[in-house]
Amino acid sequence: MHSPLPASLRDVYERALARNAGETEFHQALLEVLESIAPVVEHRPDYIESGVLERLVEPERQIMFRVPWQDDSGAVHVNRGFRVQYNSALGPYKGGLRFHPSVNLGIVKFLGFEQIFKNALTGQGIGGGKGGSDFDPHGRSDNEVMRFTQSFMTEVYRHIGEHTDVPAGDIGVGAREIGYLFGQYRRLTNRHESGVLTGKTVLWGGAQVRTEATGYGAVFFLEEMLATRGESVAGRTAVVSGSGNVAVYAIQKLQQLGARPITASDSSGYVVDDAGIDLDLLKQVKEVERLRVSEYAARRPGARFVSTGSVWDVPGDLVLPCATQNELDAAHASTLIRNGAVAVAEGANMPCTPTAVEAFQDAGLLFAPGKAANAGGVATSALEMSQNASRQRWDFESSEDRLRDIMRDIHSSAFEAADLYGRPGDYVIGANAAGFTRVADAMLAQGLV
Ligand code: NDP
Ligand code: 2IT
Repeated sequence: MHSPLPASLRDVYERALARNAGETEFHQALLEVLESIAPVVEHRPDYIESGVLERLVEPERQIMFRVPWQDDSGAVHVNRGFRVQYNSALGPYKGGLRFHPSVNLGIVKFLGFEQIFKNALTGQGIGGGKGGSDFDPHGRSDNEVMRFTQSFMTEVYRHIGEHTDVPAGDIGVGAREIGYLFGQYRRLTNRHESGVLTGKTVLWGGAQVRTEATGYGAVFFLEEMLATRGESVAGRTAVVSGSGNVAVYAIQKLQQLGARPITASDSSGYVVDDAGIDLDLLKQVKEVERLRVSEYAARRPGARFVSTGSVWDVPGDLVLPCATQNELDAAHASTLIRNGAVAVAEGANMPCTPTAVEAFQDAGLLFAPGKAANAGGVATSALEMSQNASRQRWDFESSEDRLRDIMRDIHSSAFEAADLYGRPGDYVIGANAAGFTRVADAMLAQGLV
């Protein structure tokens, strides 16, 4: 159970609510962080006196712009573009771009705010930011996606740079979109500035393992949590949502470590494959042909597609929500608990509602919040920036070793901070407290800016 916010934090929260009316996802992310850091500020009144919190909740810069583009029939469309440059105390703004019809300022701010603490946890010297657009790539041709993406970059290029702000992918933005974005940046600036974007193709400056990093990292984190109880993922059944970048590579690493992931989903429904997901087929359907997940079931004997209910109705030991925010609520959590789940790792950003998180923790499950469990993606982006800056290329094995070490470090930071603040095993408090203190100390040292 959460205790009420102390007065100093409640003031910060209420002022932020009034100032950012209607931005419900941002309010949710903010409350979780403020609740988690209550025990920290109790020992550090200077964080309040110096206005660190007031400053942290207000983005350093918010950019909103028009993105006009033409579809294949010549019709004109106007989307809205965003880049929220949240906090650069620890390094250049860093965070993905999301192309999805649900994107609005509140969503970008929730993601950017989370990103500050996640990036701090990686220990890699990256600040926090996020961006995107309400553009819907579903059903659009490659040429339409290219024209939209070029129009998006035509505004955003003046705000980014390897020492300023380094975007990457997120929902709806993968290798194809990063390629078009980079091409347009290069054309506009006449600079092959590799470090301006991450998630690039390996051929022209991308890092090995970046594609796999978020999903792999989430499973590494899960292994670390289970190890604290003398357990592992091997031999366990896993329920995974999503079928995009994070889900696919979480499934791959689960399989490599001897677990049996049996589900995948998208916004049309989910598939259950009791024999274990056929990863080659899933990649063919989702990555190559860009079809709905139902096509997987159509091509795979023994698998079934379900368009009603929820993927969380499927029993499993390990739970990996890898699709989107608030996709797993308290009712789903109680079903999963009743069905014997032992551990949850958030591959997506804020996929579990606050009451779902509370239910998992109260029932004694291991619970890894996204800002710790999915930090492997952005951490590997920071490795890509290092390689770009030094013109080096690391091989796959050593890159994966680095990722595994980083996830171990993040796990121990969160685990130790939870102990320090009197909540052993609470990775939500641990991750927020550990991330927050790093950012707050950097802000204090750099004066009132
Ligand atoms: P992708 O676009 O590759 O895949 C997203 C998946 O989630 C798709 O299967 C999509 O289905 C599903 N999905 C998206 N929105 C919804 C929705 N509203 N309802 C139901 N299903 C939905 O994105 P990623 O895999 O990159 O991102 C997944 C999550 O992981 C996001 O929360 C993202 O912020 C987070 N994340 C991503 C990182 C990365 O490196 N890519 C790093 C850290 C976190 P459909 O196609 O039908 O929309
Ligand atoms: O939410 C995230 O951490 C990402 N989408 C990845 C960000 C990045 O800069 O690699």
